[in-house]
Amino acid sequence: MQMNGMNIKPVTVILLVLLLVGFYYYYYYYYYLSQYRFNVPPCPTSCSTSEPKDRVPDVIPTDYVFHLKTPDHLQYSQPSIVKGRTDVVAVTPWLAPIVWEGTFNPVLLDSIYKQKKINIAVTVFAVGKYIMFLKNFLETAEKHFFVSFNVHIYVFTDRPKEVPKVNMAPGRQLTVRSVPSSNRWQEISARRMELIQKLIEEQLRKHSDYIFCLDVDSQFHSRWGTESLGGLVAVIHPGYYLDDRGKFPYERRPESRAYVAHGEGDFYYCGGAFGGLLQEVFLLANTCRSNFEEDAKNGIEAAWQEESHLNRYMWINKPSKVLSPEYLWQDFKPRNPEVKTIRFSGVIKNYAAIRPNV
Ligand code: UD2
Repeated sequence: MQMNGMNIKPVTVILLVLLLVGFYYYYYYYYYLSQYRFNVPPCPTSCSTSEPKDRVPDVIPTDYVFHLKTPDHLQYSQPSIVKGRTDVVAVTPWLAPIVWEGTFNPVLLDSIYKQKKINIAVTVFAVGKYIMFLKNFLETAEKHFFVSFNVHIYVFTDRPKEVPKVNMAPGRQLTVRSVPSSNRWQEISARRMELIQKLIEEQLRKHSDYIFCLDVDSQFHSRWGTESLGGLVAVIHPGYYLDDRGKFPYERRPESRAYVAHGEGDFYYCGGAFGGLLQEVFLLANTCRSNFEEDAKNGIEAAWQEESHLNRYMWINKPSKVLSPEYLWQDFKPRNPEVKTIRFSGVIKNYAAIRPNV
């Protein structure tokens, strides 16, 4: 074979092709998959020992994301399948759990996830005057959000110098990322998806397992922990869960990519809290961002910005865990009887005083 005057033998070409294919597979399996910590674990040690071949090993790998391994002899109250909460629904029609107080055992769940040594990232945006909410958010997170787990909070702000100093327990840390200011609150709210996507891509994928994206004008009141972990996690909006879906404030214009038709939709989810495994939230953020940008090209802004796109996404891509309105209540609303504990809530705010535009 002649190439640029060089005489290359077919066997050399075949060897080169094989080498390239080898490199590709090495990259795909060992770099691309492992960066998401999503690969099936290797065979446990006992597979290769002298144990009889037909005996199932009790040394079970702990890093496999869906494998729920408890410590032996863990003591906790006996579960029942006939006694439990009867005033709320604790499972969706697609069989995802809906998390309410009284539907889970925190001791059991914490023991399972402690062994996995999980890392949880949090994003919170405090742009313009919203910086005033950050101190309370961070202080209450210290008391109630994944206490005794590894938590890394990423604060996105245009006022890095005003980020308050808050004492954080070992294993917990805060990183500030500068973002530009904006004259439109709608843009600040909506651009979060793009920045979340970039953060996952550029920084998190080798260091975190789960991510939660939360509104800053909020505070924690009681435990928000391992019971909230799942592939794709959505929170039911406290304002609409007793309503017919015809009343949900979905985007109703068919021209928008956030469109949900009348008679469609499961629940109305909050834009102010969502999360899950990194790779799931990456897909969500990427999709919502590109749909938002496509709408913008066509001169459309969805009724509730990224919340509308998130609702459209969750209608098609069902969340694998749904958090009840305990996980995002509103301080101006009296607590409803089925809400036994408020874990996280939006604080009362004067929109006219804090937003850059009305
Ligand atoms: C709802 C949603 C919010 C978002 C919005 C629609 C809940 C509880 N809240 O809240 O997530 O979907 O509707 O756009 O579900 N921000 C700033 N600076 C600003 C304006 C906003 O940092 O000047 C950030 C901040 O993190 C804030 C978030 O954007 O928490 C959402 O803005 P909002 O709280 O004003 O939106 P709101 O109350 O209408």
